Amino acid sequence: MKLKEITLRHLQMKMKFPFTTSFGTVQDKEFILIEVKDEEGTSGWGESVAFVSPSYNEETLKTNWHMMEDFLIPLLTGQTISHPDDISAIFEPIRKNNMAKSAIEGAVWDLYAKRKGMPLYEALGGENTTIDVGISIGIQKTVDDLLTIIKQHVDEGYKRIKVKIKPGWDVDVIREIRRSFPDIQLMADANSAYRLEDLPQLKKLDEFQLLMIEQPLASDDIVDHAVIQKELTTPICLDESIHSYEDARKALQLGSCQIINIKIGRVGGLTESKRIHDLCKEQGVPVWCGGMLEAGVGRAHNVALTTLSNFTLPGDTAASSRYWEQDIITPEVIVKDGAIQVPQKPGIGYDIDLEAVKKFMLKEKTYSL
Ligand code: OSB
Ligand code: MG
Repeated sequence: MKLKEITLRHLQMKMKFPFTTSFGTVQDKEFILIEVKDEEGTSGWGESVAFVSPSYNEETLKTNWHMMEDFLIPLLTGQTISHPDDISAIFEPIRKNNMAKSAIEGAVWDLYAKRKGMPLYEALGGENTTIDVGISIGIQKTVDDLLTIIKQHVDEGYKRIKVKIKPGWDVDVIREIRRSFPDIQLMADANSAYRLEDLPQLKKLDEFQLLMIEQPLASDDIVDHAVIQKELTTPICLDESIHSYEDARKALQLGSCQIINIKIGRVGGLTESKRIHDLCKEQGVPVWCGGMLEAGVGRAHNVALTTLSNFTLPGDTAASSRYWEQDIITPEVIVKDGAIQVPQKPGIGYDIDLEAVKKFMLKEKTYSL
């Protein structure tokens, strides 16, 4: 494939509700949509998952735009791509900035699959055509509000409920949830809100049969996590700390976690996601697909990745309608009885709604290669 041009679009979409984690609240989701065109005029689509502020990780919408415009897109000039795996090799001289790299790589994967006439999930080597999903619920004003929201999503059929915790919103909240829902698959995500000395508080969570505790300690730590994993009976799942195959390998060697949340953007793309998936599969470590409040394009990539065989735990890929009044893909991602039917059309398998893209667009720029 000869890449001909790349268009970056800055979109802003209002979420149906504010989403609050231990690090802050998102209500107006802003992100960059990437369209890569080849010489035949076929388009591939990617979505950057970097937020406006560097609170989940160090990347932002603006640093992603800068990296793409000034470094990544120039590296693609004049390149012939035989497989999307080539992209990570081409981007190798640029350190980190994984979300920026991943957004372009995802668009190339979509383009590649479309050119081959196959669904993206098949191009990735995915096997499952139905995927089970859970839902991630932000911190609420009151425990009663949280219980009401959980009930609604349990009734909708979501296969696993994840709630956000932080110091002051943890053990008592989980106890209340367990009292009302003794049998649901439940987990807690701390988004790095605790420190080693909080171990006694974290240990109290062991009595609630949580599926896992996600990223309790610092966002760059794998050493202290290994220390507390030895003391906890609840499995630790790492999210923020895993940026690459190498991070995953080291975390597993140290015993820092028993489960890994794979986010395509955080690890720099689908090729790296697959490598981490394969490593975990070899070692008997389950993985699941995390979310970054994606619009349709990013959500479609998550659906495709989740079809790989070692995604044995329900991920955070909830229905489009859970976040958006109107998504930018047709059809939107639909969840029925806690499952998504994987689309069988070439590429990401959903069409881009260009009218919707225009409606939400703040800025657009095209670069020829
Ligand atoms: O840690 O998984 C996380 C949302 C924003 C930032 C980080 C996280 C999350 C979620 C929501 O948990 C996942 C989603 O619904 O897309
Ligand atoms: Mg998380």
